[in-house]
Amino acid sequence: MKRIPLFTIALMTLAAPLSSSFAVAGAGNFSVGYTKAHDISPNTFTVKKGEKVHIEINPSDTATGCMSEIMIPGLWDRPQPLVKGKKIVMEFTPQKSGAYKITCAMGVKRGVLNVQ
Ligand SMILES: [Cu+2]
Repeated sequence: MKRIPLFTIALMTLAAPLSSSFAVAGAGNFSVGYTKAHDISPNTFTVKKGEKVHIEINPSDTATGCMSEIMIPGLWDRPQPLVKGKKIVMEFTPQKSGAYKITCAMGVKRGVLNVQ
C-alpha cells in the first residue's frame, strides 16, 4: 500500500476551505453552459434535500423566443433571461424531495433536478 506523503495531506487541508468558498466543485455546486443549439448542458442534476444548491449558468449565446428564460418551478420561481456573457446564479435549499423540472418561463421542460 502506498503511503500518502504528509505534504499532500497538508495541501488537502489547505484546499478544503478554499473549494467551499469558490463554490465550483463539490456536492450541490454546478457549473452549466448554454448554447442555442444544445440548450443547457448538463441538464440533469441530483442534489440532497436540506443541502444548499448553487447553480451557475454561463450562456455562450443569447436565447430567444420561448426558451429565452430559465426557471425551476418550486425551487427557483423567478425566470432568468439567458443572455450571452451574463452569468446567472441560482441558490436555494430544497426542502422536499422529488423530480423538479427545469423549464422556460412558460413551463416547457429543458432538464430535471432530482432532490433526494
Ligand atoms: Cu417557453
